[in-house]
Amino acid sequence: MKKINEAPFLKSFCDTADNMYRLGWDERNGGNISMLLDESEVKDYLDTERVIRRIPFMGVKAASFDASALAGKIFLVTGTGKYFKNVKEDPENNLGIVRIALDGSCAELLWGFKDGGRPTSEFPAHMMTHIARLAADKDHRVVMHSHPTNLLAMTYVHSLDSDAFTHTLWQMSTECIVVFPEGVEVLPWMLCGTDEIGAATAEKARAARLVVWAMHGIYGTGKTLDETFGLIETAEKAAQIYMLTAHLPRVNTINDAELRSLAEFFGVPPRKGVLD
Ligand code: 2HA
Ligand code: ZN
Repeated sequence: MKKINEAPFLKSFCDTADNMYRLGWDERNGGNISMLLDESEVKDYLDTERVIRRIPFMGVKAASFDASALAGKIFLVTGTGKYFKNVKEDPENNLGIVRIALDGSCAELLWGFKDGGRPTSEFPAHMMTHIARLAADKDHRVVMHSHPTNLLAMTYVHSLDSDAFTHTLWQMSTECIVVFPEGVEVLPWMLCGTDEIGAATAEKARAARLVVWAMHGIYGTGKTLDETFGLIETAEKAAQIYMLTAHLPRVNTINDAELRSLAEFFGVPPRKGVLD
């Protein structure tokens, strides 16, 4: 067996968590990431026949959460109560590799959570979002939740209408409409850690890779850690420009005709109902 600490998927996962912490997106135990792994990717690093323990899903009612669409799938995931600050230093306590049981009833621990830990409290929201995104894109792999400062601030002072929120972000930086042409979906404040917010997030994630949780944070999804991180990073930068300028008279902007020309030039269909 190769050393798992040297596995490229683990290294890039740790680096990503570390970057998110350094950017101030994941204070204390804030934020969580889960990434689908191929069996072929992990089999050189661990014995997938050996289940360390079985972990029931938290915060969900069995009747409204069915993980069977993900049965047998393997995820690398951050632990509940764990700090992003510590992930890179000590992956084996702060992260786990779990496989969804064949009957969809629990997660089978294959590696990590060494001190008795378990997957993030948002695991149901992650699993439901993985199911929704896999239906939209077979190459989807990553769900990332964090608390980026300016996006969070923006949800206190801006309309939570998804089209209006998208329009403002697109106007704040030229690259936005190209990076997330499908826009962002915004959820009102909801109790986190529940299957209700999981189902609402997954429903929104059908239409967009970014789902804002008002007064809480954001969910980003993508094919790779870099793509997902980059999506959140781009939206957060736009929110920062908004927060730096929202209280000042707006003298210039990117108008709708210009946004449309960007979408046409880069060949991306813009979210319907946002531009004139
Ligand atoms: O995992 O961010 O939403 C801590 C959180 C919960
Ligand atoms: Zn959170």
